[in-house]
Amino acid sequence: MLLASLNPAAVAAGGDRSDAVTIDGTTLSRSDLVGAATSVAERVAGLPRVAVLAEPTVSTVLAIVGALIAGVPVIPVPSDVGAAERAHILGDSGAVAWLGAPGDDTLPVVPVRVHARSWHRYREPDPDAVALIIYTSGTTGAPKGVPVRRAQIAADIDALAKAWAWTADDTLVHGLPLFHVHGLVLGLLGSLRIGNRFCHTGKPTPEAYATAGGTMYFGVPTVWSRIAANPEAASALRGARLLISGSAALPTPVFERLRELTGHAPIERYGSTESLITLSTTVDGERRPGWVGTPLDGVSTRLVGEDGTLAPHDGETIGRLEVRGPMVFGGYLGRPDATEEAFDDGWYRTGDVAVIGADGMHRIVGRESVDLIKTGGYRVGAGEIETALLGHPGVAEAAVVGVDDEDLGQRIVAYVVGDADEAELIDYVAQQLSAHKRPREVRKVDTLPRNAMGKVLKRQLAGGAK
Ligand code: MLC
Ligand code: AMP
Repeated sequence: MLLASLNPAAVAAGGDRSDAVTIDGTTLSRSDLVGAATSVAERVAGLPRVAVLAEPTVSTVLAIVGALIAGVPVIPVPSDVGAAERAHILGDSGAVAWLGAPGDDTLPVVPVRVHARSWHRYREPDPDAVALIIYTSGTTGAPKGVPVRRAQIAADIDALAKAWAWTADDTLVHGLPLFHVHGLVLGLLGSLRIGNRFCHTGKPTPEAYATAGGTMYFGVPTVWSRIAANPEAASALRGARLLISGSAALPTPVFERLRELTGHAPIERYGSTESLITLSTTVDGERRPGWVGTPLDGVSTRLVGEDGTLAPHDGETIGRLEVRGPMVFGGYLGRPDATEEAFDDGWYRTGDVAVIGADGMHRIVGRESVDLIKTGGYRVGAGEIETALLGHPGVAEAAVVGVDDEDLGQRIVAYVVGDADEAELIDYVAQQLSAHKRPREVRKVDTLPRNAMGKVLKRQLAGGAK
């Protein structure tokens, strides 16, 4: 059962807890959650797919859990989504309704009532059934839908529970979005499967983390570097059991500073929307700054060298990282071309470049493509921002790059030829795509640097902009 702790039988057998989920100032007991989510399930059962505007609220939690109970695939739409991206996600996914807060007026709304209760028992859907469709960026084009099957989620959470000794006695805290793997699959669904207390802080500020009283904290590196810069908040985390970082590389100075201030060497783990989490350091293993750990239960990894042959696991040779395991997806929604490109003989091509040590430890060296940007832990394709910018009448040419940034890891910088105002372009992207995809800087240029083939020299732009 995907959400074992929400099994009505488990609750009825005395498995209730008064504080299963705290979010947006409200705390739900496990029986409140089961009753209200099952009432949502009754409203959506039989629908092909539903969308949820995934704001961090009780309504979002009930909508997603209700759809999962009913076996209806749910599309968590970014809470800061813009008009063009929202239209793409709704059209591409085939969602037939908004569940809870409406994201726009194009689809009917199925209300989520926090105080409604139903005790109907649904049969557990097939493990191969799609639980979620999460949209994620590629190097070009609009975001692609990643169908995430129930069995993938269950396998990933169970493997992480083993690596982290995660139990029902834990209190998991984070303030991450509920429309990506990190905050939603690991944070919320992980807690509901394990049966631990889950607390969402709202914005993931150092102050909010300091007062949340967790045993396990999740954060992207931007969150951890802000905590590391706030000694008072950091020292409040001394009583925690595990501080866990993922979604982007945790800089070594942040790792060291956290260890100094909190007494904990952070756990690092690595994954993606397509593969869920595949690598992690462990509770009782080595936590080495700059390294993301060893394969989780059931995961195999390999490195493919420049010449297409397998590269040795010697801690030095760099290769393209490929992974296999029960948590890896089967293919993009309606995109056989992209799916074929994503797999190499059954292995998922992560797009990351890595080294593997003889001891099985992995270090992520970087990404193969300069066109996939990681900013604040969000994955953003340069191509989709360029397309959005070119839709503005004041833009003749555009090239988008990720520039090293102390706070965000990379910040999005757009080079633009044209007469549009810089601030207006930033707002334009925020309104078309989503606020987190907006360039933090627009630089007007007379021409873009190009090679003899006319291709923009992105690495030159990214390096030159430092
Ligand atoms: C400013 N703002 C604008 C704006 N200018 N909004 C619209 N248009 C403009 N022109 C506003 C924002 O809306 C927001 O408002 C405020 O400025 C702050 O901007 P922000 O960009 O939201 O905040 P920032 O501080 O940069 O966010 C840092 C962050 C965030 C770490 C909180 O990047 C974050 O939540 N990252 C998590 C990403 C994540 O979960 N990734 C996991 C992917 S899964 P306001 O009012 O809201 O403050 C994955 C797999 C794995 O990778 O391995 O985990
Ligand atoms: P997403 O699809 O948003 O989940 O992004 C997945 C990508 O995030 C991976 O392919 C990596 O590039 C990056 N990533 C995730 N975790 C880590 C990590 N611990 N260290 C470095 N990069 C990471």
